[in-house]
Amino acid sequence: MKKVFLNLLKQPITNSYLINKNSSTLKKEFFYNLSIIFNSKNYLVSIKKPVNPKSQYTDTYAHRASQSKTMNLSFKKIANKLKKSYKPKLSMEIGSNDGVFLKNFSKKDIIAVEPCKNLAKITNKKGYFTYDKFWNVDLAKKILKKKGNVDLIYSANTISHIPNLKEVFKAISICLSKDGVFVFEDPYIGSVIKNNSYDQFYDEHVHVFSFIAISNLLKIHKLRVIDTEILTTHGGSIRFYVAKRESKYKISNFVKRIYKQELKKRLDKFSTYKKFSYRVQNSKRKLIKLLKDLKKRNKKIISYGATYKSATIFNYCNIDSDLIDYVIDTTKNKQGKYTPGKHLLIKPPCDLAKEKIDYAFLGAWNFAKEIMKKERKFIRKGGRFITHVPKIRIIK
Ligand code: DWN
Repeated sequence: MKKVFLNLLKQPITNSYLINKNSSTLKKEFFYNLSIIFNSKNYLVSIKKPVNPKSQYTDTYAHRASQSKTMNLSFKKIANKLKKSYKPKLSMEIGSNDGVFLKNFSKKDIIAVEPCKNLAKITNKKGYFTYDKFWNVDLAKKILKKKGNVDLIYSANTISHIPNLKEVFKAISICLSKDGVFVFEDPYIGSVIKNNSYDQFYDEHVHVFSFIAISNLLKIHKLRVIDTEILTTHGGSIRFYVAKRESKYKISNFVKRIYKQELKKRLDKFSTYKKFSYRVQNSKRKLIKLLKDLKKRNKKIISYGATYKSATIFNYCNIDSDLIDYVIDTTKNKQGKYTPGKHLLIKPPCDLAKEKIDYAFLGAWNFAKEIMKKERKFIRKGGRFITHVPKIRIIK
């Protein structure tokens, strides 16, 4: 049975950064109701009514995975680990974005799948063969016919974006070699609950995974989790190592441990998610109060990072330019545009102290360490960051 536990109200498509605020542009903006459900049969947490992927993964897709040092390092580390452990002849990445993972492989050893044509163009130009298609059974059959079995399939922050997981895993089992490994990582529901990071829910995050949900879903495709890791990336992610049931791999001890841990944390119970939803409502109240209090004292507040995550917060908490002056972001194709729904101007990064900014809300809280290191001067001069994870606070 599927039951709603959280209603994040009317939300826009997070990738739809507006090029202007003309009434004709605003009229065309698409909104949908973002409510989150728990499936008590397989324990999967998902968006109740996902939006059509064709309107999300367009040829103007904005996010560039290579924009943070942290992620560059993380992709390098996992690429080297996978090459060393599995020695794949042919590898593939699903959702290759601007090639930040691919670049750790030689061009002849890896193929890529990326439905956003503007992104696929970037990696094709760099010489990495990229299918500008959605991952599905037809594409898996095509790849099998043209290239043969794939030994290593990697995917970061993509599988959770695909509504039809049955199709995803069926397609994987078609082209994965007998002892091949499918490694994927996405935000972890255990971390979302712990950090109260409800902004991990937005149109693209159709599902937020737990170990128990994924192992249930894999069963029907004769696939199983052979290892799992809990990661700090993106504020708490889970990495699954999946292989065919008849493969040579043994199941790691950590798999047994995480299964027990998740049951102990009651990730299989609706009541856990319902309690989380009360904490989310409380977080909303506190954030609005804090920003309003600071504004009353004439403080200048900006948001740091025009993230997809912060679109959820701004739209759910009704935060507009009365509370946040503007947003800064290093991604060139977001700059000069407006955030979806609340229409805050996105500017290139600036000298925060020189601009007399008092507070910066951490839209990219998942890169807090990297950002604080970069913004030492702002902090030294009295500037402060605001975050909502794990609770609303000014970081001292
Ligand atoms: O899954 C997804 C994740 C991985 O990326 C996608 N569906 C879309 C996107 O979501 P997001 O926008 O919430 O992701 P990030 O990676 O938290 O975005 C960080 C943003 O902050 C980027 O636009 C770059 C920017 N940034 C910045 O301006 N200065 C980042 C850092 C570290 C900085 O110093």
